[in-house]
Amino acid sequence: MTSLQNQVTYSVLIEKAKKLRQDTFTAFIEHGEAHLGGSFSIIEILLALYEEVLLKDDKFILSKAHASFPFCLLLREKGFNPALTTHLERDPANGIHCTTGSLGHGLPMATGMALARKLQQQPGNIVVLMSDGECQEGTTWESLLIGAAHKLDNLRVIIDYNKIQALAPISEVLPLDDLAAKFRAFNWECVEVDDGHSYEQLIPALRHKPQTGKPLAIIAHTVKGKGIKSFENDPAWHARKIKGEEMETGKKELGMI
Ligand SMILES: Cc1ncc(C[n+]2csc(CCOP(=O)(O)OP(=O)(O)O)c2C)c(N)n1
Ligand SMILES: [Mg+2]
Repeated sequence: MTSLQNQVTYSVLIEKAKKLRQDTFTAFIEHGEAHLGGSFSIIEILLALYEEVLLKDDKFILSKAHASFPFCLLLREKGFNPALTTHLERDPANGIHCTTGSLGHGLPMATGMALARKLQQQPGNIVVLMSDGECQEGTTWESLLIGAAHKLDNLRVIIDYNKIQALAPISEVLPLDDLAAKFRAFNWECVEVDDGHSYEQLIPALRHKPQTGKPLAIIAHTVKGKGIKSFENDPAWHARKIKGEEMETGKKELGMI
């Protein structure tokens, strides 16, 4: 694509992100749902995947399923009809390939799927989006060993590195330090996206083809609560329900009023 075509694509995606944040905010209020922070940190990643990156044979798994709302709303835009629930229940006809919500399970399931495809010589990548909090779990590191040992170059993991877990910053609870070095030490290829809300940076990284035989990790540095300045980077917005004046603040910042 020419750079002009790229610029047009990016501006369309920026508008879609604005709308998806607005729709998610409205749905949160209607359903009394929490998890705004981790939902808003993945909006651009979801759109980049579903609008530009995923191909016909690829399968996507949202491991951090507490951020299910924007994902399900996007699937609805794409013609599927998944249930709008806090976590995800397997519903392949509607684009939900795994039951997730108990953290630390998306990558192990994705690893099994990628291995099955390799053994059966089936095409397509398995792409899983997980949180930085999930990088504190043992199942993640077991899966990384298995992915490298079986040379699963059809496996991609995206880390939503928003630096905050449920109640506090990752650095205070259980630091991940140099996460890219850890992936590389586990024999994975790793690319980092400095701004996980920039399509210019995200799309090439998500399209990156790893060396033959290596699974790929994409670390996207994001902002928890991105889009509503006064909610950004505040651990409270991990699981806070929107109430009172916050409704107006949010709507104003999202360009809804
Ligand atoms: C196994 C497991 N333990 C605890 C929880 C409760 N829980 C929901 S989200 C969350 C952590 C949120 O932080 P992070 O994983 O970094 O998600 P994000 O910042 O992307 O929202 C926790 C502990 C869970 N869903 N599953
Ligand atoms: Mg986090």
